[in-house]
Amino acid sequence: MAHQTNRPDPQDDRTGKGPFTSNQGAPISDDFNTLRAGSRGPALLEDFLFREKIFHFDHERIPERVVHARGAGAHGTFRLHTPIPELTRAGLFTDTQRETEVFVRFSTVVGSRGSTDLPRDVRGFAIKFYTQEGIFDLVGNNIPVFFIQDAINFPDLVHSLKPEERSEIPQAASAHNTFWDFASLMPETAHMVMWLMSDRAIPRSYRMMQGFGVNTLKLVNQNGEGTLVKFHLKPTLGVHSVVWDEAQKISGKNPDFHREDLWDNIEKGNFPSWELGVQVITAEVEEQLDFDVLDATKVIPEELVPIRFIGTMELNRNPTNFFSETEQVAFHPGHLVPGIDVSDDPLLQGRLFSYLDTQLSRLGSPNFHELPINRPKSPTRNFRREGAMRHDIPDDSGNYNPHSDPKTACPFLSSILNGGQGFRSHHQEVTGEKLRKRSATFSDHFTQAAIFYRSQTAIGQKHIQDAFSFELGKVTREEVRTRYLGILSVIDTSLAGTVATRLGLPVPEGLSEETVMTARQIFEEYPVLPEHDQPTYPSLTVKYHAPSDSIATRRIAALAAEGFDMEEYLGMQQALTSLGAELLLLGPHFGQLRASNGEGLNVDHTFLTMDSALFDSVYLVGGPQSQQKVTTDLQAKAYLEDAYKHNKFIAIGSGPVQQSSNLLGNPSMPVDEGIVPLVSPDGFELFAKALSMHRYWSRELAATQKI
Ligand code: HDE
Repeated sequence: MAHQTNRPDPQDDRTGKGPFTSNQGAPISDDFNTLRAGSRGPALLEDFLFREKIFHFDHERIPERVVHARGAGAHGTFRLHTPIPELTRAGLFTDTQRETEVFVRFSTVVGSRGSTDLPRDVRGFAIKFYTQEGIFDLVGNNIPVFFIQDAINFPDLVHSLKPEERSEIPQAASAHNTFWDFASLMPETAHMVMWLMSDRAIPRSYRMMQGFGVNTLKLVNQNGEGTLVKFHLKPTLGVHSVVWDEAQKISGKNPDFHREDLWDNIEKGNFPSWELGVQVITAEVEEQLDFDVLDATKVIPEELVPIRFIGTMELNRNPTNFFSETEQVAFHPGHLVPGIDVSDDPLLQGRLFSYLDTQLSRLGSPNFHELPINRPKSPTRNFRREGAMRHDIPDDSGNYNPHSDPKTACPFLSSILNGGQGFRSHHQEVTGEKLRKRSATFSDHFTQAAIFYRSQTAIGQKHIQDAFSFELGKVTREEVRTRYLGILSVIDTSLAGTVATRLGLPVPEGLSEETVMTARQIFEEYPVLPEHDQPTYPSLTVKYHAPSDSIATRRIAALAAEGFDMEEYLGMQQALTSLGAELLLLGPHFGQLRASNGEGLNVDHTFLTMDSALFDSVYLVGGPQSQQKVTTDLQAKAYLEDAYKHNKFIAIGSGPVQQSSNLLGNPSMPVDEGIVPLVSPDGFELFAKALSMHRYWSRELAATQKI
């Protein structure tokens, strides 16, 4: 018995939050031992505490989202600076005195909940605005167009993108037979596939992505007048991407790269922000555009309709609990407030059914709106009653509308008396036959795909060529590769030629018979426009949205070993941190690293625990002894080789490496302007300036020309 008296008492609560309890609130004195018949005997069925614990554990999982399963979220605020009462009566967009709380969830689309952050994929960008008039969800993506035009094709698109049915391979990747089979048979996907093959699909950070509402929405003003709009979000840090080889490495070295980046920066007070704006599509504008604004496979370039920026969104608080908030948050394009309405976009119309429906499978109850993350900040009063897991306890007797119970005024009647400020659908005349038919105005699938490709910079085009060659290279069915080359041949013959050469196939003459046959099931007439002169729009490139004047929050790896140049290192640290960047010291071991002057510094990471791909740039710290050790350590050397390959700027501190005309003596890595020798007095500033350009793309272009 004596040893038992020495046990700590679980009731001895030092947290100040109360004792450890069961789900029923009863204090528990032992959470380590099952109730047994004798200390070596069998467990007893009566152990209700054991059963409660295991029962709850057995049911911890809820179904993951059927798409956008993997994500990360954050809380923040939206502040309006330029009201637009002429367009909408939504208080959110008219009252500059308000600060509206938001919760944002970023996501990948294809991978399952535990997959990597860095596949080639579209990113979800969903915002919940907790306005004074209820919840408005803007459920968008980081790419302004979508794969398909009609929601009825969504299950087929998603089946083709997800891992293949028999083997459940590959995870979180479009580079496989079924996706390219679908895409090659559905030419309406051509424009979006072009964006998917571009650098937009491998962002550097959630904080560095544009957001787009994609579907055309409608704003409705006080007079009931409706105007079509597209929503946009532009990141303050600019748009930046990683390169494909880097993305693949990040997926292995740190699959939580984007999550962690968002989390850590919010913790450090580097609050990411975006400017929110609208493109206003008046009837005159609509008339001038040569595509249909209800077709979600089309983008309206900013050059044609400029964005009117109206407010700033900032993310400034991490979730308290991932499951309760990020996992249980329920978005729905039908969560609208007075002054914001939908358009007739057939993709959006289908989404209006799907998002509510999916909450029932995921969250298990029509009362999902009562979960703290989904609960409006404004009061709710209606007669939706009961259902699984109801939290609300209505205390009035009127559960029908209208009612005349004198104790509880009927909210419906009182709101009418108050002048009818509630949501009213925009009055719109609708006529037409009941039919299954797509408008002929949706039938041009290639013009915007061609415009997108031709608008890209040389490096942007090269990355698209590489991406097609990689993805189609993973397709094992040759007829699928050929069929897709047929689509590329219509978009751009030089692109088709480059990819075909890499695949070792001839360029087909136009679309395959099967592709045309599918299109003909949708359109009576299918005009395949031949290659012709098109305008180009810089706003479709990443470069246009990447201001080159800031290195805030960039992470630089300083590679050092015993004998490094302390003075130089500290100078670099001072130069970079004063501009908001972060310099981390990497060495061969944890603990102190001794400098040539005898002083020591603690390393932040070892060469082993990190990787070049996890940094924006690499700095080989000065000091002959240190440089000699770093450049002969295979693990450390790989940082420099990868940084070179990924077009990163590299700083070389004082020492023998500065003298060489090839990096690491390797003739395939000639020293170029992306390699910055730290020569005083302005070496640090030159390096910081170089970093603000993000990458030294000329290196990759020069290497290509040599091939
Ligand atoms: Fe979604 N989509 N979607 N989608 N979507 C879902 O809803 C759907 C589409 C988007 O972080 C699901 O709660 C259909 C376009 C985001 O929780 C589901 C169609 C755009 C998110 C669904 C589309 C999106 C979703 C799965 C074709 C860009 C994640 C889980 C008509 C504007 C939101 C869920 C979050 C999630 C259906 C097309 C964006 C099944 C039927 C276009 C950002 O309801």
